[in-house]
Amino acid sequence: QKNLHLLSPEQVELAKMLLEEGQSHLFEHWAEPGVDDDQKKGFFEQVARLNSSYPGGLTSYIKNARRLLADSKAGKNPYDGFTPSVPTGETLTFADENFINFEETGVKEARRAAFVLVAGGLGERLGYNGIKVALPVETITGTCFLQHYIESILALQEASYKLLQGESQVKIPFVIMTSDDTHERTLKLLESNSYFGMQPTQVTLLKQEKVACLDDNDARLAVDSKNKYRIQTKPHGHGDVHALLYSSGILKLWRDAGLKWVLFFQDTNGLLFKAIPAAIGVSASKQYHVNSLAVPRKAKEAIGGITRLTHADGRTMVINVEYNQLDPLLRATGFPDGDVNSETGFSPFPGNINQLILELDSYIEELTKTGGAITEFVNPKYKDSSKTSFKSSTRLECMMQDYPKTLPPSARVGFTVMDTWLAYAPVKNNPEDAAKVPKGNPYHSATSGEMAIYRANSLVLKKVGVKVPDPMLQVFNGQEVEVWPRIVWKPKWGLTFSQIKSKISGNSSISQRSTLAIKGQNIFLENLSLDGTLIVDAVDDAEVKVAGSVQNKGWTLETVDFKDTSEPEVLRIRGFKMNKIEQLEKKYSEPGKFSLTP
Ligand code: UGB
Repeated sequence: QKNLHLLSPEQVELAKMLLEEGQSHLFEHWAEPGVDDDQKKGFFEQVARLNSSYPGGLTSYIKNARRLLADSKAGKNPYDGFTPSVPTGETLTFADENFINFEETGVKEARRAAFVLVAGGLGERLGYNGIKVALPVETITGTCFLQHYIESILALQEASYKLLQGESQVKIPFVIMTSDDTHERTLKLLESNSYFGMQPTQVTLLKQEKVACLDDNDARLAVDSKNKYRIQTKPHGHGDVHALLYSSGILKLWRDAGLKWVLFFQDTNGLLFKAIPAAIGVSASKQYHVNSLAVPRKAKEAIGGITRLTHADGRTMVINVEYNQLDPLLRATGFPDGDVNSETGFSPFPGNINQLILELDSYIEELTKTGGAITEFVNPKYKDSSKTSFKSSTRLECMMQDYPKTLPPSARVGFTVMDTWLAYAPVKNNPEDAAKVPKGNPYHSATSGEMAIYRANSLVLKKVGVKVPDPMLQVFNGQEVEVWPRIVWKPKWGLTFSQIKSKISGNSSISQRSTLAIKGQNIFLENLSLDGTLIVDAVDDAEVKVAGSVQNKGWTLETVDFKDTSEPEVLRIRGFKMNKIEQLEKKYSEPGKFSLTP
């Protein structure tokens, strides 16, 4: 009351709302007027931000929190009344006719796509100090995830344009969701690298806000322990992306520009773009409103399963069910063995890799109803079984893959399963945790993430006829991985099977100890025999034929101990580095036709 004169009319409204919602404790420790006035203003600025960044404002947040906390206290299962079954979707095999056709459709459709990267998370599990999109995908060229993603989108844009000669050149929009933890560093990474070749106007950064923490089952907002004029906040989860896109107005701009598809992806999957063209093709051919990318999943593997849920009251949805919920749900609904492998050796429920393709019109229609709000959950850590108090404050959370939960049954929700080696190798776990992963399960570490790139590129080249030997097994940071020849190329060299095939002819071979980096667009391998290291770079209007035998001492993989602080962190987290002994390196900076024949 005594501080009311400090407030603007809007702030008075916010104060009233807080009092009505049972939040008077927030003001209990306020000083007399004239003391801490700036901090009090800061408090209301924060409340205004928390209010405007949540669909329905803080009142809705507090109400939702009370409801979810009551459900949690009562031990209510969100899947009560639902019976799981295997949904229908598309399963693709790399390089077969079906896959190639979907890729061609996907490349055509890409001119009507927009990409959204959720990159607000810091990746505490990885224990890396920087932002994850700045991590190298591989250490041959040191290309970081953000650069790789941008170059892949540009390659798709170019390929789409080439297939549709005559249509005006499109610029595929790219949104990055950041947070206070990642925003500045993401922007700086873009600005200091000229947006990695993308037009700055193509890129939009949308920053997600954190949400208020909750102290008890009455959803009393938590006061920050270091500053009594601040509410403690924590991340709300990647589900925020939907509300942010909606409130930014960008979706309608995209629709007006004739776009049709919105693709969501995560911060550290270096393989993803090998799966994207075909997956867009599936969305377009099947007219899916929602298409989730998935990989075969071993029963009980620690990734969510895509599941059809049918409620006793007739409701039905196709949705990701987290792995720790899927098995109990199956057991409770007439499948006494729970989540088990079928005769294929995999669970019948495909593994969600959280890359979604949404059809724009139906997406806008849905968000217009929900304001972008996504089904939330709360995960309080209770002090004891009475569930009356928490060990520490909690908050509501939401996940982007829960978007289909509110869709009407008429929505076409499907999925596309691709081989894991082609589509999924995230970098999430630190070396110590990765080394504890049970044998046969994926490490999802910087070590496995980089090795997965080499394996995928080797397998792709094998498919187009290059002779590539079997891998060696090696242990880095306590993780046994397959070591294939270290092969990388720029996305513009080959994003689809047909593009890659068009760059290779004759009988080529690459030995296991070899390293190959193709950095230009028009580099053609003809009867190449590589045993060592070869690096070729060329400007786009130079055409280079590489033929003959390249032999040198090459680059070896040297072990790096993750505890060795004399090595850079990016090398320590992968457990190896390239020892660059000898290489053949050629760069073509002028237009023209060239032949590299050692
Ligand atoms: N992210 C944000 O942008 N904002 C946030 O508030 C939080 C995260 P994690 P997680 O791929 O195997 C997801 O932490 O949450 C971004 C799926 O929920 O890497 O453990 C963050 O920057 C899960 O179902 O993953 O699990 C990153 O880009 C499963 O599919 C992305 O969100 C799992 O990913 C994911 O954040 C998986």
